[in-house]
This record gives sequence, structure tokens and C-alpha cells, in this order.
Amino acid sequence: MTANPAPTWHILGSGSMACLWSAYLLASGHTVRMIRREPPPRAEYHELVLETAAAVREFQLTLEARDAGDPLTRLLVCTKAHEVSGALRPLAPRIATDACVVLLQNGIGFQDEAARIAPRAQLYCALTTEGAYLKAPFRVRHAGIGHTLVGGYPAGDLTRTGQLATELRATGLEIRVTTAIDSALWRKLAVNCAINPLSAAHGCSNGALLDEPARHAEFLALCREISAILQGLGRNELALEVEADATAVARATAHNRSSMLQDLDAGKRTEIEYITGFLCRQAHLAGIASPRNDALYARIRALEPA
Ligand code: KPL
Repeated sequence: MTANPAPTWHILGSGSMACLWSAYLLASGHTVRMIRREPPPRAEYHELVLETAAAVREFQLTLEARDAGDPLTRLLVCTKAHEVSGALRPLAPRIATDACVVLLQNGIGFQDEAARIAPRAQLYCALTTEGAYLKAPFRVRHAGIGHTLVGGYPAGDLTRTGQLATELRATGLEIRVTTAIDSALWRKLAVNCAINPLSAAHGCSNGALLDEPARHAEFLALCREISAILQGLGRNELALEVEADATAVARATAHNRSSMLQDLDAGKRTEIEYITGFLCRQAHLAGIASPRNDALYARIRALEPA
């Protein structure tokens, strides 16, 4: 990574996380260009509004076509998990050698696809607990202050990850670094497997998985199955913590509707393939029974738009 004080960040996606990071990077003096699937005729601008508890700030965001031509040196991928490969592939010729490509999604499976598409880039995964939602297109509300964990993928080079973290910390957002992103991804996967499909199947908030006795019993049985799968896959330490982790997250996000439920409500495809789907495939390959997860996977696929 060069010592450019404010390099250009390209942002892939236009949802709440894409707008949140664009706004914070712009506020910290970076040039930001949002890459659009529908190519604008030439680079154009869009007003971007960031609402926080303290202020409402406006920025000029540059929109850019996928084939704009300039090399990409820093790319933050904020699409849904199932969109990562399709969004990255057309950009592959523009991704510079040693570019930082940061993947900010739920789930596992697309990271290896991204590594194949951009083999010369430095790939990172980021897991965030920042809470944000779009009040309207390009108007984002930063609703909950959290932190973002960043690690090199597949293995962490601490020096380079540290440089990236320092650059991202200029935004004022809390950035933490890990050399073990794989464990963090699996921990988040286990929590998402316990909360997302069940809340989506019941159409309920995360907290409602704990409140109502029948749903809570289902939640606990699901946690036990996820735990048994993780144990069968040799992830013993994580296996022991599934129920406590998922319960703590469901409690902390009690009023949230999970991203999977929000996707279904919006008539969109969900990330089930890279959450429960990934876990079930690993279980099947290892010969581990996963009937509850299999059933939830089938249920969510049936609820998705054709
Ligand atoms: O990550 C989430 C999601 O909805 O995708 C949780 C942690 C379950 C919060 O809603």
C-alpha cells in the first residue's frame, strides 16, 4: 500500500452500508466513487445525505460506470453476498495489482469466488456491527454506533491490515484488526444461521425469537443443531458458544428485523445460500445430519422471489 494521504475509494453497491461508508470516507477527505451497475453516460454526481444523532451532513458523491477505465486501488464491496461475484467480475480488468479489496457481507463462500476473480489483489473481509438504514436512496441514517473488524483473507498479514485499518480509522469509525478473520466469519455465520432464517420464516423481530416459548424452543433446538455441526467440523470452541452468542445478539438487536426478513419483505433474494446453505453443504460433505437447517433453507428458498 502506498503512503497516499487520501487515496480514492471505489464503492460497489448503493445500499445502506455503501452510503454509510461513502459518507464517512468523504467526510475524512477521501475521494469516493460509487460504481453503478447501470452506467451513467459519464461520471455524474449525486447528493448523499448522512444523518446521525448529532447532525445531518450533505456530500457530493461521484457515480461511475463499471467500465470507467481508471485502475481501482481501493475497493469496498458492499453488495449482498450473492451479488459479489457478478459485481466483481466485470471490474476484474480494472483491479490494480496489490489493490485493497474489502468484502463487507454476511456469510461464507463468496470470499473464495472473489479471490479467484481478483487473484492479484490483497483481499480483506470486514464484519461490522454499525447499524444503518436508508431513509431514501442516497439518504442514510447511522442508527447504531458499532465497530468493524477487518482481516486479510485467507490469511492475515498484520502489517498490511494495520495500514488499511489506520486509513479507515480516519473516518472516525471504530476499526479493529484481526489475524484470524476465518474464526470471526464462522462465529458470525453461526449467529446468522440461528437468527436470520428463523426470524424470516416467522416474520418476527430478532427479540421475538426469545420471547415466545414455542419460538424460543425452536431457536434453542436450531442452536443445538448448529453447534453439533460445528463440532462435527472440528470447530469445538465455537460450537460451545453458539447458543450464548446467538442469544446475546438476538437480545442486543431485539427490535431489529434481520436482514433476511427485510430482503423477503422487499421481495428480494436473500443471502440464505451463503448462510444456512453454506452450513448445510459443509454438513452434508462431512456426513453430519442437519435436518432443521435443511428445512429452514428450503423454507426460505420457497419464500424468495422466483
Ligand atoms: O447480522 C444480522 C442480520 O440481520 O443480518 C443480525 C446480527 C442478525 C442482526 O439483525
